[in-house]
Amino acid sequence: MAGSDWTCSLSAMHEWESQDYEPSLPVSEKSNPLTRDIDRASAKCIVRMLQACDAQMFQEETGATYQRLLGERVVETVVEVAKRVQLVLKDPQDSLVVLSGCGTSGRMAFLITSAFNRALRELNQSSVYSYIIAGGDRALLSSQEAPEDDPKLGMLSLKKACEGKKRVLFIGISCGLSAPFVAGQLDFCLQHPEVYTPVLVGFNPAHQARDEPMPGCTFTFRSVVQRMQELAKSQKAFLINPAVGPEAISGSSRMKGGSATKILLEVVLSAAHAATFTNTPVTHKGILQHMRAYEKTLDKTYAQTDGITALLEAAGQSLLCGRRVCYMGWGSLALLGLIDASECIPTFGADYEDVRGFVSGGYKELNNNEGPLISLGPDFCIAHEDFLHLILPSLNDQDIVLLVYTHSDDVSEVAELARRVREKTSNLHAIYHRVDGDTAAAVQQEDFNKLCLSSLKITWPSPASESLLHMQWELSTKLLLNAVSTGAHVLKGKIYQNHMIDVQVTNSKLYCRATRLLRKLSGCPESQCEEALLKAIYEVDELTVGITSCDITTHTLTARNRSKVVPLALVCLLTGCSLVEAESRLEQQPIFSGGTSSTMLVCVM
Ligand code: S6P
Repeated sequence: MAGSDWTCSLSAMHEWESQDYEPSLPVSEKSNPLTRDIDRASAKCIVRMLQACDAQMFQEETGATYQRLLGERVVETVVEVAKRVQLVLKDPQDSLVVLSGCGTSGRMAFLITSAFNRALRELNQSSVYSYIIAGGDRALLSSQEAPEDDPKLGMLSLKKACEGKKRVLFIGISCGLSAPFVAGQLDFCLQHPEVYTPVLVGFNPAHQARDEPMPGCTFTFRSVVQRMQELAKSQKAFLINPAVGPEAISGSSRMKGGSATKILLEVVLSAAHAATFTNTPVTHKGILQHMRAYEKTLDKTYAQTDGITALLEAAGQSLLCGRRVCYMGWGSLALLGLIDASECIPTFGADYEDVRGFVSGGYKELNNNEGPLISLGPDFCIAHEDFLHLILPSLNDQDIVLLVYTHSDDVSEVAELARRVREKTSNLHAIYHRVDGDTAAAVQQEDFNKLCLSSLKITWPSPASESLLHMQWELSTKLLLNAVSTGAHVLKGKIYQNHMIDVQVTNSKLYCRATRLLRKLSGCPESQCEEALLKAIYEVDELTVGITSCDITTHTLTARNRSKVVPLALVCLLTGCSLVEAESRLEQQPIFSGGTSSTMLVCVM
């Protein structure tokens, strides 16, 4: 595969839809047949694979097993939810639209509510949108996986956010229909229908919603979904849950899950704004048109295969040398950089120094609920000034700096920063969005190009709507940065087939994923795999009753302070050796980093 060209067959594109394909797993956890060999692919093939995976978001529904983004039912529900938002906009007094989720879903909630509140402010209207992210604002910039498991925390944070409100449209986002935090919130809404109308956004069919018991609850995510399905018949609750196909890296819902969330909710809120402020009624056709605009965004972005490949190779090279990738962004595109960087920690077991994002204007630009988070430590220093003081002095040519901006940003400020960076590293690159016909910016850009090793320039047609253009830039940037950070970690050897092996076991979803992965890779029975995992978590060769009688929450809390538990458990399962021996084997031959994982897996065996 390496070096050879990659073309995806039609059957690989649809294989995951077969009833027999990994039947015990929901779509969001299945492994994507398109990326089975991503760990051995060249940079260019990786880009093509990611493109094919993303394209699955827009596959037509005709003949498909699952309902899809562009399908009749999904579009109809989007129309209805947009009308509910419109009601709130018309009569905002004592009303609220709350978007809530965990991890990436919470970050998308933040991004979308920020953009639409800004739009309201520009129209001299009061804000009606609010976001909730499990773990609070620190979770916008760092991995906080444990609060996801707490349904009560979800319920309490919703209650607090809605104090005094008489009417709340609650939009709970859980790509896998799995987060207990969101289930707790939806259950609360169902118990208080006089105030709350619940909407669930996710990317599995309802029958695949998670059915495991949750601590202190009589309901499961699935039972909540079933109650909502019943109420959906009379439009007292709404479910928007098209399938978008398995993620390129199994379970990594930051990718398509995050993108599809952004698409759906922006379509909903834009339609509601247009209906309220420009008298454009919410229609099926209008919704579909907006979604098609995002499909074109995908095509336009991935048309830059060579540019993305170059970025991915450069970033991969930096990570392989143990050096940094820095995203320097302006405006909301910078927030996508912050988000992408923060997700590398839980997704690839990366160090927070490996990939970092910085935003011009720092927390002023972020405008988050809790304000500046600098007191939480250096990893929460996010302004360009922080980069100049804390990071720039130690940079060299092996560190890659990526500027992310658009023609509406202050290009002279971008150029000034570029010059400062060039004094320390020549490994400077740019992602730049511009509008067709903007000749002044084009001339400025020519000079600027000379400073950059590569410049990925996307020219967009003159827009019918500024806000749509902005949303397209954001999605395009999200796809580009996701591709760069995912591809770079694949090239670093962090992925085996299309699985992240060194997964952090910091919540119940990840605990179950880890056990499943061990089973798949070792071929051992599930009980034996769970035992091996627990031994690695508790650092013992024999399990005591004290350990086995603890619940998953205790296991995941303990795992928070451990590293490489899944690789360790795997080595033990494959070789039958003790933990100490497994540790020394991993030290000599770090199977899942710094090379072709598959060959190294064989080495350890
Ligand atoms: C996924 C990301 C996670 C998820 C979070 C919520 O790539 O690392 O943080 O966003 O677990 O998942 P879900 O299915 O409830 O949206």
